[in-house]
Amino acid sequence: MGERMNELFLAKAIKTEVRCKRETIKARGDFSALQKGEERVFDFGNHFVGNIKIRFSLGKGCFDAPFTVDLFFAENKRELAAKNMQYTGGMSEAWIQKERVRIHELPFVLELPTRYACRFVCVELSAVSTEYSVCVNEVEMEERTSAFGEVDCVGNTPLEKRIDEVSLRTLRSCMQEVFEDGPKRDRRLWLGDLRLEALVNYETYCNYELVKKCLYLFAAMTNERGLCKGCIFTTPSVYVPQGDMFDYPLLFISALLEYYENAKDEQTAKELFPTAVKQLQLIADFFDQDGKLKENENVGWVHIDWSEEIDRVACGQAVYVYAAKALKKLSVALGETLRWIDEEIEQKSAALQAYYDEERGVFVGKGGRISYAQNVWSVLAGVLTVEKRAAVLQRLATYENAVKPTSPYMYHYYVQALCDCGLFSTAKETILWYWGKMVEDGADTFYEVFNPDNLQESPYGQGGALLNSYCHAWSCTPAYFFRKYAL
Ligand code: RAM
Repeated sequence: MGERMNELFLAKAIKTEVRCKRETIKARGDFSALQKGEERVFDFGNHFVGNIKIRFSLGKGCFDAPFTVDLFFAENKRELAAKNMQYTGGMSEAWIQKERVRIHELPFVLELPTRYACRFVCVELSAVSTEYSVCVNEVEMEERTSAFGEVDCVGNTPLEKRIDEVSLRTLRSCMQEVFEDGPKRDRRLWLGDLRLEALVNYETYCNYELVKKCLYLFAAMTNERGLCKGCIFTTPSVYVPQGDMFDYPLLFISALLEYYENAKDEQTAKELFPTAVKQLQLIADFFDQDGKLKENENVGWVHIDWSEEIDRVACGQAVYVYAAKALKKLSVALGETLRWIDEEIEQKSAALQAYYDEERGVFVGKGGRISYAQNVWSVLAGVLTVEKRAAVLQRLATYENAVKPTSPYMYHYYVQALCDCGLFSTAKETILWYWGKMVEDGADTFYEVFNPDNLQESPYGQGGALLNSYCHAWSCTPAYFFRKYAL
């Protein structure tokens, strides 16, 4: 499938200026001399993103040969502890933040060209002559973020405050020239992540320009039919990957609606409205005459969550209805007319409701499978009465074998569904339990993947815990829930 570029939108995205503040911070640690094979861990005291400089000097002896240092940059203690693990999965190992550098003179200032996301820097003297020792005198970072200003933490207990603080830190580190999914990996703009980051941003840092830039980028870089891409690369220039997604393009509609509601920028909303309409229309092609999404490999990647076990067709049906309702809301807000939208919502909602099993009190997928993903999205789509929706979520919790969420992304939507149904105390309990467990694990920023029962879990194969991102945009939403719903 080819790509299409809208030059006007791309120009607008590029023109939308996003500044990054740059500040120098220094790490603490043991600066005494190192011998061969010794290592030191330096600590910035919190998670930061930026460029690193390390100053070396001669300890004792005569500098008679070059030496090498092995550097490892870790987002948190869990990653640091995994440093020597072997990765044999299919992703590029180069995501692991490690370097080997050869140094030919002392004193020497090592300025690393790439950007890192870390709290800890481990420096190991890997090869050196026996004639001398080496000192690390200073480890500093020029940190970068487009989150300006300090945001006061909210919360009634130390745990709530800490969850809020860690959420804010996560967002702050992900706010760069675009909203990145994770500043260690993928360092890229993903639509699903953007939507959640923007929600937190509206309650906290309020960088509207950054959201605007990202929306224009998605509207500018579509496939040849006009469908938004799941993600966009922005350096050294803007380009997109092959392959399409199903759920992320639909979320463009919600992202635009929420941008309009918060930034009150009618001009941008109106200009991008046709792109929003297009997303729904293009995805509509995959439904049959009765309004049911068909099994069809051309629908693209229905992400929803990492679990393999969920019924993605049933989830896709629900996301579509959810997006159609968002489009209706947007059209009304902008005074645009979409004559077909009510009928569209009605037909697709009826097909969605057919998944509801009256006897079991929940939505049921292929082969009788019950999952949080399907039920959460069906509840969010707003079919059934609100009382029945609340009952679905309560009932769901009684099915021990129901497929549970596997990522903070899916947990976000679960908490959102609970809030939509007025189940605020369960929403709060879920946040305190799930995100609280990450805090217990020592998180300074929240993770991409987190399974409290298996801390090594990763969707990236053997040793994937090393590739997991420990500062991941889609997990920063407790800060949104705390403020939006005064939880
Ligand atoms: C991964 C990233 C990103 C997510 C996509 C679907 O590569 O973790 O955050 O949006 O997958």
